[in-house]
Amino acid sequence: MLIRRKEAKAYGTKQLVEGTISPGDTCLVIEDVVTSGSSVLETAEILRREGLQVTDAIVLVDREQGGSEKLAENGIRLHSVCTLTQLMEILHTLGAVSEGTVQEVKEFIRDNKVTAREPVPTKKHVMDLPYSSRALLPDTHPVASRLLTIMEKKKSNLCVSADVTCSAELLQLATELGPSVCMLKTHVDILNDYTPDVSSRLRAIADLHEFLLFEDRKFADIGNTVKQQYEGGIYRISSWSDVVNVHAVPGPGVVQGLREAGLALGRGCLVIAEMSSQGSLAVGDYTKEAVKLAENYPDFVFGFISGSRLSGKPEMLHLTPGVQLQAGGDHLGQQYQSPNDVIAKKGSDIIIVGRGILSATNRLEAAEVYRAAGWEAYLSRIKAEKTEP
Ligand code: S5P
Repeated sequence: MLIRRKEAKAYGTKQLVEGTISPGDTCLVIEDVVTSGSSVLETAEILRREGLQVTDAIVLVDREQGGSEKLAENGIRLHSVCTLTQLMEILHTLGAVSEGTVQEVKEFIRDNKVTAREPVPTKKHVMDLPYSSRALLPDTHPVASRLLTIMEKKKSNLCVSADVTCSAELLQLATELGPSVCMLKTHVDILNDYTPDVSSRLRAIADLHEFLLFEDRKFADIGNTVKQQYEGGIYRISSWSDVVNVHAVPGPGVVQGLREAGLALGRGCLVIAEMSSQGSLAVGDYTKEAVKLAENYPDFVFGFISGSRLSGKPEMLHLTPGVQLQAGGDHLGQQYQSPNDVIAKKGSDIIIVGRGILSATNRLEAAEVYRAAGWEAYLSRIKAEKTEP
């Protein structure tokens, strides 16, 4: 146990930190309240100078004024017993404060995301935190957190869409492109020789090369049916795929059904809020409702299939299909955008590339070209945000 003093005492050890320090140890920071995160950060800096690792901090109340984001940016995950909003709601339930006071505090939180010492990130800047910082935010879904960590480690925001019809080719593709991708997207129902062995081998390759599996099943039925489609049949998708996706058209039941099966397995889900195909009906109010649906299930849904950034929440990931370096589309309505358009201009997080890579003579070389293009676009976005006034 160490105690940090605000100022060194004039007598005794004259140390800012009292207690026995063993360099290399991990130290948990405990504070009563966090506002901008500056105080926890100062403590962490003192401890780090002493050779200690600081990765987590616990506070009683998070006043929701940018502290958790600022700490995440500095590699510290914040755990709070409750937020100021929750505290106000508890006090209101107990009859200690009026509804008007609760609303006033909520407005104050919303309007005062700036501390006396320095400005904290606005929504736009919060969203443009590096992938590694978003991985550490307290509300980031564990699957998203793993994905973001892999992305940073492999310098890859590339998801390859492995749309092949032969199992041996799928496994070969996963092995060959594994080191270049953060995620591999499958359509197992187009394989003409699927056996359960294929998904277990795919799982082993994904674990070996550290990428996630995303079965692009696009569930779109009532909850009871999608739950069975997810768990059962010959594909038993929930047993091997980290991620699946849903259409929003059936309403919340589709997410609830999958969630019942996926939650205990630690799986994650994406909501299709926009589509890349010409004449898509997933626009306007439909897209807005899809975003709301996703944000209502943060313990299962961690992002979207979309053409651009739709949510201001830095915990939510945006994955964009319809990506090629060559402009254009296909004769069945597919429309392509470039990696730079998608990541740097539209603020998405992950490019999904199929035929841009699959139809190349050298698929590995093509995957590397897309990986580098996606990563460059991400770096330019982060840099542009840092240098903005
Ligand atoms: O809107 C969408 C959503 C998806 S998941 N548009 C898409 O193209 N997709 C999928 O992305 C599609 O099913 C296919 O597997 C992949 C795009 O493949 P490509 O060959 O056109 O890059």
